[in-house]
Amino acid sequence: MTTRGQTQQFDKALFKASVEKHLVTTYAKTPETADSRSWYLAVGKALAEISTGSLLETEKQLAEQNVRSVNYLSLEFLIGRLTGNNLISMGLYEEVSAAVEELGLNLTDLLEEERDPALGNGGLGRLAACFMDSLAAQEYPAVGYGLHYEYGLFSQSFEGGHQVEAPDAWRGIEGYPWEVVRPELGQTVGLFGSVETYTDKAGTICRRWVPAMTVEGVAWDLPIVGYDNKSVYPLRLWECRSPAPFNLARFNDGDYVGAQYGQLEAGNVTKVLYPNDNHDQGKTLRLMQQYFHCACSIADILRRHFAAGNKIEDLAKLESIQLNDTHPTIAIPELMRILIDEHKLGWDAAWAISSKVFAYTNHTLLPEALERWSESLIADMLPRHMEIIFEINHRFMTLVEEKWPGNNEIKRKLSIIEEGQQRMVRMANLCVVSTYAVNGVAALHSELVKRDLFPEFNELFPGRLHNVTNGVTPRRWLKFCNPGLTELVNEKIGTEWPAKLDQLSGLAKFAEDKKFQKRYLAVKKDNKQRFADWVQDNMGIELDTNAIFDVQIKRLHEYKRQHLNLLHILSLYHRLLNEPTFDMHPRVFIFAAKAAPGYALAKDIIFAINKVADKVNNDPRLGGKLKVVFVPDYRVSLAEIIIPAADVSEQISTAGLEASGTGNMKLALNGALTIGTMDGANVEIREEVGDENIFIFGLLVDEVLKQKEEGHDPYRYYHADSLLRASLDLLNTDEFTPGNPGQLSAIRQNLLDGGDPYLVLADFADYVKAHEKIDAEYRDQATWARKTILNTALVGKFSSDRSIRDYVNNIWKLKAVSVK
Ligand code: 73E
Repeated sequence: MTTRGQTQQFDKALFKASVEKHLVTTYAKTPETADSRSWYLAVGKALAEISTGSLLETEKQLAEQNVRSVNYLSLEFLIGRLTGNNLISMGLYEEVSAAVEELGLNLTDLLEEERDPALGNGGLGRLAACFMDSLAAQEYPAVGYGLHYEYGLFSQSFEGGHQVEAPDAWRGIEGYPWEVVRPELGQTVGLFGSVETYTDKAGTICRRWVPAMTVEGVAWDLPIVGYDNKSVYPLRLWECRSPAPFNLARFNDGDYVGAQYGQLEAGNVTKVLYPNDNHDQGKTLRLMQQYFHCACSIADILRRHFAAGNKIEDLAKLESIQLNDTHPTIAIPELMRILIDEHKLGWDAAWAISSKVFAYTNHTLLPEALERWSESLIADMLPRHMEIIFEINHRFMTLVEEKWPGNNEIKRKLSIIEEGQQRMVRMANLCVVSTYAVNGVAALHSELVKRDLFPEFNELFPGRLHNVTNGVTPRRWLKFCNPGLTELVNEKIGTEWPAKLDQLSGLAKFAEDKKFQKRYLAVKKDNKQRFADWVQDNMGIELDTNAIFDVQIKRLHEYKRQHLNLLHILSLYHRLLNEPTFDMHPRVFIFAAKAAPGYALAKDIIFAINKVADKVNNDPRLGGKLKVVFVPDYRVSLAEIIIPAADVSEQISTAGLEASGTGNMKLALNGALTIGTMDGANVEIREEVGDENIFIFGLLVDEVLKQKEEGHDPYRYYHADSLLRASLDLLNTDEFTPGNPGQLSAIRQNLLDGGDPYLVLADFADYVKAHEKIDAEYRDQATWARKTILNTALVGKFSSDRSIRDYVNNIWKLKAVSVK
């Protein structure tokens, strides 16, 4: 393979020497004493040596050219393992494979030694990782800013079917080979304290923050290697350390810091990732994480700006700062504070800069996920920032008064400050008011943002609200994870598609080609076998690869409706045992999902699926037609083996609630047919692949809203539909929990007496029908082959390269810079 990248410089002998050197000097092992993990670490370090060199070179060239760049601020980057992916981007996969073979090693085995850096919860964090990959691949200058959590997302195991969480020390004892510490980039961050007024030399009365304490930010860089080019961008992760010596006396001083903070140590700030997806817990330490992240990142952006010889007035010309949801919103008052208090700009001059620097992405409409912080908490931890937020709101309210004179209801609705028992700061409102662009993450979601979430803002700020449909990187999510399909695609349309995913449409003309269909299905079968082997080895469950592999992998949340999937499984169980004429093609239902540790019903659903799995997998009456597998510890590296093996992709959220979804894109790209509601990016997937190649069911957004308005009555469905009734009632028996009836009734209870908040019962019948259609169509293998090929061929739109180009053209206005 020819590449413009690092390939030309690769010297096998030198590389082997470097690996052996790291084995000895970095990891204190000899080739005789080294185990597989030490070898992986040494290989990782030898590769990181190459990429760190390129990172510094990229940094230098971009600074010299003083080009506009984007700063992607996110509390989460769910990057997954880096070694295999970076090898592909560097164009060194085959070369390194051969080199390690000469050392008596197998590259595939070594790659399995890497623990996933799980610095994110789910879609939002994984999107940030795909975006960094696409920025580097297309050489749009960028820095990713995140947190260096000591513990990533908890690892999950099952005990008696229940989820058990364990801490995830992702770096291991030896440290992560790809990261490099940058001591010269350290920052000091203030917290708590007070604001004082003083008169400066020019006689102007000024305000300034006097923090009660400070903590230190240490920068760790992970290399984001550009695919097939020489650019390497930093993913800069901040670690919080207490300054030495830690000023405990002052810290404990009740005058400065309330007693509730007495137990806090600065080292705690980046200790652990909050394990909530689409849910805001409002914890003090979380706000501290957010501010620490923003303070370090803003300071670093300004450092780069000045180091390149620029003036503060040119900040908006050279830097854009993208806020990944509201989690980094406090960056806005932080920049305003620095511009006003430190650079002595007036409010209008500061606002003119700040409001042209920031842009904000909204990822969710779920009310429980929209961040609100109590005014008193912010005022306590960040008193100057609270003053600035009040001033932003005051000026904004003047604007609202001009537009809607005397309309206090609109004012109450739009205000950044929510009045009530305790005043709250609405972070999304702060974002919309203070940024130059706001975007949703799929066409439907962006419409709902305009129509339902921010209609008045849309009137006040015409043109500010955008759509950028999400995407996924085809490097990791096809080329790396599915080598079999990659080879087949290469043979048909050449090797440029990983950088130009639209080219996949060239496969469409083979959709009817019998020989191609056979080969495509053979690749799928091999991938199913690879996954079946994994399940056999790790879970002791035997799977038949002739069965339909039906996959739902995503965080566990009621709105994602894993319990709808469960009810369908129960209905099949019921029919197989009670309807003599019922027949179905063998099906394996595959789940993987973590539940937030405090989310009781989500954990009940995991327990129920595990219990049903125990029973159906061992029930001879079912004749092997029904299997259920709940794969523990869902993570990026597991997705990489499940996705290529999937026949059916479950995207069954209540319409209007899944902003986009990105697993839906990965699964379709790898040839799974979607069964889904008209929600999020499903709508656009349908548009691309055509209605015949997707299984759509369920209520539409406006039907959902109408039904909720009119009062959804779950019992109406229960009484009218005997299959639904039988399925639900199974949850009240001891069929799956012998001797313990009632262990699964919480789910039934929630659906029937809890009002069924996500309209599971309303969509059940249509869902069952869609599954019957899948069953029939799978049996006709030629038909199925055509549909699955067309899915791969027609989803080129969902490359994150396209998403990034949308951001670049409509929001960031960057120019690509080719590093020499
Ligand atoms: O639909 C997904 C979307 O594909 C959405 O639920 C998810 O973001 C993905 C990427 O755009 C998301 N995660 C969060 N909000 N939306 C979230 C909220 C709070 C904490 C952590 C994550």
